[in-house]
This record gives sequence, structure tokens and C-alpha cells, in this order.
Amino acid sequence: MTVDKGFLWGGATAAYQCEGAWDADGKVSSNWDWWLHERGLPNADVASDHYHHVLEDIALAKEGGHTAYRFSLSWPRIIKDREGTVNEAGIAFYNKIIDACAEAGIEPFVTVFHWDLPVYWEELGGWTNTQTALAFEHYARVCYEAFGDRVRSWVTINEPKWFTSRGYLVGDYPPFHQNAQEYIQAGFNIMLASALGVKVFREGGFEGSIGIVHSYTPVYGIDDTIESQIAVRYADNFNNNWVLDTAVFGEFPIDLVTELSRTYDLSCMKPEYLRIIKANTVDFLGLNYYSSTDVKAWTEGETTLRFNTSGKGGERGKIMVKGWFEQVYNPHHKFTDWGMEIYPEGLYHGLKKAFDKYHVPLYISENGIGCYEDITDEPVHDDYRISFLQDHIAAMLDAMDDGVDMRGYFVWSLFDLYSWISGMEKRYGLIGVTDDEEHRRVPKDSFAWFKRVIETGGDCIDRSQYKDDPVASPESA
Ligand code: BGP
Repeated sequence: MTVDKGFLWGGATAAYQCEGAWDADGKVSSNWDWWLHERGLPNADVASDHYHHVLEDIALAKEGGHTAYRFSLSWPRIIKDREGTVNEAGIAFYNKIIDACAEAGIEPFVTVFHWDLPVYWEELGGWTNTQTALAFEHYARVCYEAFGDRVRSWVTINEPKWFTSRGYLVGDYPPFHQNAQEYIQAGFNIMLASALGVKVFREGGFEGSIGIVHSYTPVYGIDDTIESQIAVRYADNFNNNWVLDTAVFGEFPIDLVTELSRTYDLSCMKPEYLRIIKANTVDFLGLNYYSSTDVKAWTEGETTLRFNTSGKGGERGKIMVKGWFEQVYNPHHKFTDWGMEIYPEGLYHGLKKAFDKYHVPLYISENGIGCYEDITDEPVHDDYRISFLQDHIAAMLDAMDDGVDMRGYFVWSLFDLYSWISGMEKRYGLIGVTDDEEHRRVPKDSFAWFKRVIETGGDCIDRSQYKDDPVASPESA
């Protein structure tokens, strides 16, 4: 199939990861600014300096044939304090982006929150405090009122699972805690915030549609025994269902809640909040796809949550939840330098599964590969990225042929930007950004390749390559 003209093709970014200008023009500190400065870790104070290169970046997106640009708004750039005072300079910056998009014929696909929380909320417990969720309502309203005349595609929250689990459970993102009770509270509050974001959107009668973006990890069992099926359900609740079911059906999976209630305090789940969640479900889902996971029943050992943040190819992360499931690796699959499994088939199956279950339009809101690359004035010949993107787009097109309602595809990322914790050395961009003070934009080979994909409506994609050999189906490693 050739995708129709309304299908969105573009690149994605997030405010903290690319803007830089961390304290410019009235912006207050975010939780990331605060924690990374405090710990002396690689930060995004300057990052890709998108704040000063934004017009050039949008011109490049246009040159690349992009029909959409996914970016996020920065809460600490827009709202100055707990009283909700608006920073007009922040509004002006995003007006500049949105107007440049309009002029270039590029649809803005706007995420209201992509992890950069104002420090004045972080100081009060961040997402573990329901006040943060309640404050999100005002922030979202300010955004819709300022930009809703030109923006038609809104996302409340980027990846509720990812930043809360890394921040409160794994402990390698701000605020670097390892506390399951806090994780549960933060997870609940972020879903409440998303529902409040939907509520004000509907109440305000704004045009367009609103969704949520999820870090989608399709789950495979190692076999079809009942033990593996139970492990798959646990892992699916852990990875996906608490975000997707809640956003689309308005309810947390009750078997998960039952399980958690045996050990944890769920008093944050007040009836009035549950009613807000039930009444304010999304129009669409954005799925960020990087890899899927294979699991088996838990056998022994303590809960282990480990990611490869070193970028040394051989290391694998490990996710094991005591009593629930254990992640295994398929020895036949390929992995990135950061230990992420490369498995486009998982995208095909995952899209079919998500559409069968939720019946809402879907976007691939992020897909891409992080690599070590030297950016000079010579374009990077990133055939590995082309091959990764080609195989994943093929999987998406196959899912569309099978009836999945896909509305858009965004490469992570439009240009090189800060990778959480890993800094600027893990590069995802279609466009390189030099490390010097000029931050020169140097399109990689994948940029021209992606342009051709867009021009041909996906027709130039080879669909025969990505399909895995059937013997390489999930199995215990
Ligand atoms: C997603 C985030 C993005 C982006 C991407 C790559 O989870 O939404 O913000 O960073 O992952 O992740 P990383 O930079 O950690 O490799």
C-alpha cells in the first residue's frame, strides 16, 4: 500500500533534550537541570541549541520533505511559579516554532510534557505528589489557549512508564530513587495528569485530537505453557497495560491493582480521581517503539531492574520482577550498543495487537537507533540507521495492509540531541549536530533516504527483508 497524503511523516524531539538555553528568557530550572547540576552529570544546558537554531531546523525538515514535526513544550519555560504565572517569552518561543511550521507546510505534533518538570514542583515531591498532577491542568490549559488555534495534534504526556520507572524504581533518572511505593504513586499521578489534560482540552472545545505517547514494549512468552502466559500478562501489565488501558479504557487493569494492593498503599487512588480518569480517555495512541521483550515465568532471585547505560555492546539489561516474570534474551537477535534488541517483527505484531485491543488511531511517535558517530562537515554514512528504519517502516506498512489504522510515523530524532543520562554521545538524528560551539547541522545519509520514503509514500520500502527466520522465535537464552 502507498500511504495516503494525510499520513504524517517527520522527526521527533523533546524540549529538554534539544533546546539548551536552560536559563534563558525567564525559564526556571527543571528537575533535570537541578539534579544533573547537583550531581555533576552530563546535562543538556546547551544540547543541540535548538533554541537558537529553530528556524534552520524547521527549514531542514521542510527540505527533507517532512509533513510533521513532533516536539514538546517545556513546562518550566512556560510557567514561572506555583501560582501559575505565565512566562510570555516562553510562549513567544513556541509561537516561533509553530508559525515556522505553518509557513513550511509542516504539521506541529505537540507534546505538553516530556519529562522536564519545574523544580518548584520537584521540591514538593515531584510526581509522587498529587499536587503536581493537579497543577498540570493549568499548564495544559495555558498551552491549548496559546497554541490551540494552530495546533491540531496534541499529546498530554510522553511515556508515563519510562521516566517514572527510571526515576523512582530503577533509580538512574532524576530524582534517582528506588522506591516501589513512590513509583506507584508517581504512575497514578501521571495518568491523572494526562486525564486532566484531556479534560481541559474537551472543556475548552479546542479543535483537533488529543492522545498520549507510550514507550511500547510488546511482550512475547518463551512458549505457550500456562506459566509463560501468566508471565506474559504480568509483564504486559508492568510494561504496557497500566498506561494504555488506563488512557483508552479509563481504568487501570484490575488484576494489577489487586496484586499491588496486597503490598502497597493505594490511597492516592481516590474515587474522585478515578472518575476523572474514567471520563477523559484519549482519541489516539502514540507508540514509541525501540524493542520488544521475551519473558518466562519467574523462578528465583530478587527483583532486578538494570539497563545498559554504558553503551558497551556486550552488556544486556535485565528486568525481573520477583514472583511475576523474568526477561530472557533471544540469542538470534541483534542488539544496539546500548543492549536494545533490534526486532522489527515486534513492531508488526505490537501494532496489530494494540489496534485489535484499543481500536483507536495509532502513530509511531518515535522509532530510531542510537549510535556512536563523529559529526564533521562530511555527512555520516549511516547505512545501519537506514537499514533499521527501513525494516521498521516495512513492519508498519505490513500492519497497515492488515487493517491497522496508522496515522503517522516519526523518526527519533530529527537531529542529534541529548540522550537521557548518556549525553550527546548516543546519537539518533537524521541530521548530525557538531559538538563545537557552532552546533552545525550536517544531514546524514538517512536524511535523504527518508525524504525518498516520504516522496514515494513508502513505496520504495523493501518489505521482504525484515521478516525474521521462524526458528528465531522467542526462546530462553
Ligand atoms: C524515549 C524518549 C525519548 C528518547 C528515546 C531514546 O524513551 O521518549 O526522549 O530519548 O527514548 O532514549 P535514549 O535517549 O535513552 O536512548
